[in-house]
Amino acid sequence: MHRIILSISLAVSSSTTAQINNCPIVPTPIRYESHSGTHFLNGKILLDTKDAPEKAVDYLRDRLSVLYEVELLQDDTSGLSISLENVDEAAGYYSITMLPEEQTIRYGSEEGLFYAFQSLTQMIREGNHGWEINHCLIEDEPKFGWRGLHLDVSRHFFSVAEVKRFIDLMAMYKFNVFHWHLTDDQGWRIEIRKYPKLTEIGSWRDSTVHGHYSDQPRKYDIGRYGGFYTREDIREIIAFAADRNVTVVPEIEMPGHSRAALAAYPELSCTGERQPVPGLWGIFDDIYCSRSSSIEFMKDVLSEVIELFPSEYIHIGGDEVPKKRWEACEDCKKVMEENHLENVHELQSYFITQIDEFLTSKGKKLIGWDEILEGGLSPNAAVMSWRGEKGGIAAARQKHTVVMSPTTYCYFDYYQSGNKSEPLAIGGLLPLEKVYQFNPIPEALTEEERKYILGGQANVWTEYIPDFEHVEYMVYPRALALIQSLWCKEKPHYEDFLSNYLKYQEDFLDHLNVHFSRSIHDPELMLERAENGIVARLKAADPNAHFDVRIHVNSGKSSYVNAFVMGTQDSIFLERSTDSIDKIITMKITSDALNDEHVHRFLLHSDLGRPIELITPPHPKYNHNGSLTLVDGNRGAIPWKGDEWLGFREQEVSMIVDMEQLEFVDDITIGFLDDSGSWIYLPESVSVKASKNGRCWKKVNVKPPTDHNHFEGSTYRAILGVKARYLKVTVHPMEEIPAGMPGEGRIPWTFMDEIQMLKRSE
Ligand code: TNX
Repeated sequence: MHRIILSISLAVSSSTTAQINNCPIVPTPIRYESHSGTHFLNGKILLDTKDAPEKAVDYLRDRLSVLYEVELLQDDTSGLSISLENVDEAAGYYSITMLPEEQTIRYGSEEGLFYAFQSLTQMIREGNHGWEINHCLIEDEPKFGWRGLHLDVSRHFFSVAEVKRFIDLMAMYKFNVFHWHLTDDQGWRIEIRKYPKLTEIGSWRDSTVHGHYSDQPRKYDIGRYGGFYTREDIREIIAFAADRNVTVVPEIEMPGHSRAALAAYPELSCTGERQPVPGLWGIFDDIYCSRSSSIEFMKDVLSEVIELFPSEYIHIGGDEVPKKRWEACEDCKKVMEENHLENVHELQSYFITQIDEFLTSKGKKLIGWDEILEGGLSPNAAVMSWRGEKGGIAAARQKHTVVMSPTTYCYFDYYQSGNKSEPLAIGGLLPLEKVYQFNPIPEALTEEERKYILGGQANVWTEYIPDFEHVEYMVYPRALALIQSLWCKEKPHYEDFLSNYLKYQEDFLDHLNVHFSRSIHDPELMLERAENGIVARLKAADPNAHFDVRIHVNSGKSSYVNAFVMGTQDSIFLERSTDSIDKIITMKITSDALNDEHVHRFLLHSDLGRPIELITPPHPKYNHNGSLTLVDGNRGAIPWKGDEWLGFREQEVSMIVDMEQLEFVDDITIGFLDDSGSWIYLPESVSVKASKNGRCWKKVNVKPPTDHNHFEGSTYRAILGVKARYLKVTVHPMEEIPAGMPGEGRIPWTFMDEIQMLKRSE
């Protein structure tokens, strides 16, 4: 019988690092000094508004009344009375002096005053005598000028009221750029007078894919879906945002992600083929043709966009552009010839340069996704770096301005926890703590180059976000972790941020009726290697939380249950099997505070916790627990969340498995993920070398278990028949994704999971 040892440690945890002075405000101000004593509001605040900007004061008046039923008055004889003082400081600067002897807000400009009002709003707490403000001193100003949130209104449409709510909430946390993704394949969302069919036809689709893109067979929800914003709607939203110190940057996608426009005007494509607005997500081959009439169309559209949007930047997309149609198009070939362009990448650069010149002539600046670097960056273009930091680094080195938005930290369409109860998402895992680690300044840049980084933003792609409650769920609280990186000159430790968040901000979000995610309260199972197996611990936002755990052990013929209470200081040892009988552990975690039961399954196989040296590092996005992921007894599941798989995007993936003693290895199995929709493919082959000492290696002849195939489903298996202590396993992915498959021409992703060896004693 194999043991599960529950070892309860009695050590009391030492107190964590100091709190940021119990600061209720997010983002954390540069200086927050807490003083004893409190001002009681008694339903009113007196504000000396004589010379104050009216808009900001109106905003505060409305906010205090809606949130706290507190009146903002100009004269009264009693109560908290705040003076305002315009000082000679940077535009975003403010300070708040809230002491018994003095209550003053000082501000650099209207912008700074607006930030002061946001901080003031967050400082109001409910005490025994109603709303109150604690005595304190605050001084503050923002680090970056671009603190953005993006919203995709094409894949799913959100009403004017919902877009305003999105902007309203972001402004409360001092974000200042709303990147409005207005056009994409699945819907055109902005009225353009010159081209009415863009909204008559392009704003509507007849079906929407149901469930995940990768589900097979695919199912569709049939029904007309769509909507668009009129010019009036757009003006209303821009004005609403301006009142909140938020700039609205519109995005009009080109030359790819354009199927909705092509459904309305097929003559803008290379083939002219009439096709509907798609109800499926992904990347489509049909894009705007590069002939001059398509470029003229883009300029017409942009002229109307410029008329509406006062923003300095206009986003022109530029991402994910398959060149298949251009390669086969006579008109495109002619454009290439006439302009001496070597290849289709230069043709893309030519396309973007035309648009860049046009926008520049209108006094606007072009910004595009990092693909606009391919084929040469247009002279005035700014780059939004989403595929990691590389694009941002390259652009800054070319002295172009950059906004950082790497998927690894900034994609709020990814899962925020590994909980089974998370609503369906596109894939990937981006927990709060990971967002908090974001630094918009790439380490690789010099002091001089760093000046080109304007800031950062998170993107909210909505393929899997069908309604606005769900938007709020995906954005909050992650937006609070993000703004710390964009606002704070020196952000506090994550633990301090988290404890303040739990103490103040959850109540505040509740008070704002935000449908935010509470997934950080759920226990996360942390796994570590131990001798002969692994150790599991629970991690939760509240270090004092306790959970009810039931472990069900199923071991061949016998099965039993073990139930106990487990805190975050306790650990469970899971021992690896020493024979070939499969032992399966099912661990169910519950508590009064949790809505869901969390279920984890482990196969205690004979390689559980084995040391593995990863020679090829996994991609940082899909490297949740290093090489332990490959031997943690936890099989990767679908839909994948990124925590159960190791992801690589390399031409070769190598690692050394250490069996800790000489063994006869009969065969090896390796789990892979096959999800072409996400450009994750099974490898072409696997090669193995064996060594007795880790120095001399011998190539092993890997034989398929059946006559022809190593794969059974997506599990690879090879007969080895070798005596060794170390195995060097090298995975060879396809060189590139073949034509006709999603992501064609690119390096495929390789996702790996459990590795197991079948061993035989001599
Ligand atoms: C890539 S990020 C896209 C979008 C998708 C998103 C999903 C970018 C510039 N393009 O079209 O919605 O991934 O995460």
